[in-house]
Amino acid sequence: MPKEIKRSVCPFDCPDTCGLLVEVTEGRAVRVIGDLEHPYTRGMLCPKMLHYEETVHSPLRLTTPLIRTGAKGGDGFRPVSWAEAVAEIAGRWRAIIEKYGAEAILPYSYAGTMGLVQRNSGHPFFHRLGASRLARTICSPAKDAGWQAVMGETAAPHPDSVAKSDLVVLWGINAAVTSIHFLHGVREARKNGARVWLIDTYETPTAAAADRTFLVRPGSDGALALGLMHVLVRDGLIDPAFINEHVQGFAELKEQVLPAYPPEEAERLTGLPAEVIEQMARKYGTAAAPFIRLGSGLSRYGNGAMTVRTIACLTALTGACNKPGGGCFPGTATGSAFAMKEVTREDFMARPSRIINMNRLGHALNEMADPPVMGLYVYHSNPAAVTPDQNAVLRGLAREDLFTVVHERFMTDTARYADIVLPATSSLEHSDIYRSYGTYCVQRAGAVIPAVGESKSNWEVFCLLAEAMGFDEPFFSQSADDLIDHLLAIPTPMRSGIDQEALSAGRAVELSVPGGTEGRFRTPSGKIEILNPRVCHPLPCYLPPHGEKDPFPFRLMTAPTLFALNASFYEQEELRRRQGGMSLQMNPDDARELGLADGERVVAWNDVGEAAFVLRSTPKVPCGVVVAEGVWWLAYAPGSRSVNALTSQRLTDEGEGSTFYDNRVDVRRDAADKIV
Ligand SMILES: Nc1nc2c(c(=O)[nH]1)N[C@H]1C(S)=C(S)[C@@H](COP(=O)(O)OP(=O)(O)OC[C@H]3O[C@@H](n4cnc5c(=O)[nH]c(N)nc54)[C@H](O)[C@@H]3O)O[C@H]1N2
Ligand SMILES: Nc1nc2c(c(=O)[nH]1)N[C@H]1C(S)=C(S)[C@@H](COP(=O)(O)OP(=O)(O)OC[C@H]3O[C@@H](n4cnc5c(=O)[nH]c(N)nc54)[C@H](O)[C@@H]3O)O[C@H]1N2
Ligand SMILES: [Mo]
Repeated sequence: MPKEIKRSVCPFDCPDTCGLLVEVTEGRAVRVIGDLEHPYTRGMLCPKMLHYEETVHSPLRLTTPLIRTGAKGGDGFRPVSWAEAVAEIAGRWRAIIEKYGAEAILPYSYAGTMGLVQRNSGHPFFHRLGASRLARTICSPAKDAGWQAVMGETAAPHPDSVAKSDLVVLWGINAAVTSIHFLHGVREARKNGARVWLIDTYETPTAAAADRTFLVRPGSDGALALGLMHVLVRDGLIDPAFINEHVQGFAELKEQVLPAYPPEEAERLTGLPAEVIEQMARKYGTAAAPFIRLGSGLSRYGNGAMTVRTIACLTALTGACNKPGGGCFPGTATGSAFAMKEVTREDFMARPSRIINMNRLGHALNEMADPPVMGLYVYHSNPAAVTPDQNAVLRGLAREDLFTVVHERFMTDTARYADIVLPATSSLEHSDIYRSYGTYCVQRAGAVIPAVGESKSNWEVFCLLAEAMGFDEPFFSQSADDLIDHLLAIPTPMRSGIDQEALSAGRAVELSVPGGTEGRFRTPSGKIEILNPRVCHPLPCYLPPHGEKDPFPFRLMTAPTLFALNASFYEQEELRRRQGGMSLQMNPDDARELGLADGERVVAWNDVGEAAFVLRSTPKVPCGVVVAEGVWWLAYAPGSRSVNALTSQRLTDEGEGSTFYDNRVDVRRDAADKIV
């Protein structure tokens, strides 16, 4: 049989953005392997993408538009034509707009695909419609706010520069699960004699890549950073020349902040012994080029932005950020590589419409007035599973007077509540251009197989909806490839000097790391701003997380798993099997205290809800913490809810972000049957 190998890109929400080679036979993807020529991912794929063809050609793929015939949340749907589905949507929206105004319609999307055109293709349409806007803050806006408060727009170093470090600190990142290619540079560093530390709240799979693992109390890393700075300054392990030239606010930090955080106070707040904090500071302060890889976990707290900000300050004291192999890497900011305003088209808005925070969808659907949300259009997101406060979200989705459309690849927990379900293409079936948040690579990909069934891409659906709503802007009659060509024709400083031909031909191309000018940092003062007069707390300090005050005994970690990506990939049975079921990990001493046995069915509960799990007793989790990895589809959960029934709609200190890790629960034996 004739087979072809075609280049593509992993479209999922992961910092690595792997290069793919897809073997295509008779219009089907039969095998997916890593592209050895990709400069960063070098041919290695994660377990999820190794069988991407099983997701793409899964028997569970939606293949036609569907209209609901049964109760919301159930299985009753019948197939309809695209023409019928689009006409129904346009008719219902017109009626909503007439009665309540266009702001009663809310788009809800996040990162089912990271491609710049498909991901953002709803923006021009909803701007033109005058719909409410969505603040897309579910992931890491607090991390961005905390970093920017100190470092402004200063670019992170190249991720592979970690190989030159002599002390790598993996801080609040489960790299062996969430950014596996970063560990390539870490292994290189280790080969050259570097020490590797992991700072987390439980012993994750990443601990295997580290020489030492330090477990801190959830939400307390800011106090650790302050304790470390206290020792660095006390013992003179700082770089005065660097501070003098490049740091704003060191004297204020030294005099007004650090005296309050001796190692004993840091011990009280973090749970790490004072002498360990002393040792860490000595090692960090004497390393030639310490490199901090900062994850997102520690930013999803009520104090998340301040925590990130405090850690960013730490790197300023030793001047590490100016040394090859040193510094801090929170992710790459490559947003300005393309003129995204040509895709998002804010100019299509007649006036600025209201903004609704995606983390508070439960609130928006149930409690919002003036106008209430009467129409919801969900695309490449699964809010019934991934959004905090699942009970509130499901209650809202169940409203009979809410008209919901879901554009999806699968019959997700959210799609079950739709009035109309539209089938979506996978990334192998549509064109796009990709950038990354963990590398400096950009890559273009075309469709490598025809659309499965009658599925359509996000771009195509919004063009159809624009036509049905009578929008006559020529913008809505171009193809995704036309728009990609247009983006590539507009030069940006970040893309200057790159190999245009290779990019157009579908190869991954690296942008150069944006530098400062004449040693200046890209902040308003040109210095690292430990003192930042523009933010609420001008100097860093320790703020307690929300969970501090909750009246439940266990801190709940809602961590990712190697075998899924948020609530994606649950269609692959083998990946579900490798996750070993929806489990709650607990320290054996805590389990014993509660009289719970490994493998037993338990219920975790708090003031927002409850969810059933299989208990896994493990010493990798410290006492007082429980861990629920993975965001399970309800169909495969032991009970009727999944982990986000336990997370709240509370927001972060800055950036209005989610606080997935900042929740407490209690745990009890489940009265229902034992799982065998
Ligand atoms: N396999 C897989 N890969 C993924 C994802 C996935 O679901 N599965 N998700 C993708 C997405 S959307 C994102 S945003 C990234 C996120 O990737 P990461 O930056 O790794 O972020 P998280 O996995 O949320 O959290 C990282 C670690 O922070 C720890 N943590 C939680 N609270 C604290 C704390 O207070 N202090 C410290 N020191 N650590 C803490 C958690 O236990 C977790 O191990 O990963 C992406 N990659
Ligand atoms: N408990 C807990 N909750 C979490 C997290 C956690 O770690 N723990 N992580 C949080 C984070 S960091 C994030 S970023 C969010 C992620 O939230 P989401 O972006 O909603 O994540 P997914 O679950 O991957 O859902 C994406 C959906 O898009 C669909 N899809 C894929 N490609 C396309 C396409 O081209 N078009 C259309 N129309 N659909 C497509 C997929 O089938 C999938 O169902 O979840 C958050 N929620
Ligand atoms: Mo995320």
